Amino acid sequence: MFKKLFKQDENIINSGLSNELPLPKHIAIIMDGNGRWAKKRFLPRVAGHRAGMDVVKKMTRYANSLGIKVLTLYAFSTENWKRPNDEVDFLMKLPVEFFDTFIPELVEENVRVNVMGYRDSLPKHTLDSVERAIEQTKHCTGLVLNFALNYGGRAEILTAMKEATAEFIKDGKEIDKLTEDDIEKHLMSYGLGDPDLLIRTSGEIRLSNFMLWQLAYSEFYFIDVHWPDFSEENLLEALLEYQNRSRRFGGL
Ligand code: V0D
Repeated sequence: MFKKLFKQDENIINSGLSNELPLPKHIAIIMDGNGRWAKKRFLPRVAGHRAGMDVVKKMTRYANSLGIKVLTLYAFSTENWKRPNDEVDFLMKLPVEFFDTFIPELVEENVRVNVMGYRDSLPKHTLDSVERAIEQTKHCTGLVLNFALNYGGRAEILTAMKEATAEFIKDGKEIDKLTEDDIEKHLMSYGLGDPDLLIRTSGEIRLSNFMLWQLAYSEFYFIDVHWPDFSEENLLEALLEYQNRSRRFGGL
């Protein structure tokens, strides 16, 4: 008589979200404002990055509990190498710390780690942790926790174009026959689907070279809260707004 509710449906209803309206399958977040958060507290910038990592853990748990399929987080852009050396060094240790403190829980919670970005220029200790995280969670079938690490959107499109055309030339196909699908197959996010919702924290209202191709049809949500202060309530607010937009859109 009563339909059995899955834990995720229960969590959705308890949080005030509609279980009739769609939720985003794929959420992408530009985690901005760690440095500013630290500055406000007279702390070194790296304290903001570390506090930001705890929020990554919190949001991973929350997104997974709601049955979100993919959570993509912009952790390090190709531009971030221009920051002071000691800050870059600190950032590159975060995946190690993340791995050491969080992988058992991720495995337990069935979360699969994925990384998109240019891995070759990462320091060895960073790359090792990243690869171990991917390896140890590769059997997981719940949330995909996708880190954009040393990632740039234009570079990604350029690489995809080169690979797609090289393949066409090798197969003797006419370049004129290239389709969007041919390029998409070579994007680093291939198989994850496009983000339905993009969130950027800390008040900046731009894309900063993030997932340029994949965000073509996404809903954008900007919130003036520094990433270390971003909470479950803030994410819930974004999801309620997403459902509101989809209701208005559906009503047309
Ligand atoms: C700092 C706030 C997790 C934004 C979050 C190297 C900036 C904390 C990772 C991570 C960073 C990446 C890959 C992986 C496991 C963990 C991370 C960086 C920065 C840049 F496989 N947080 N995090 N990576 N921050």
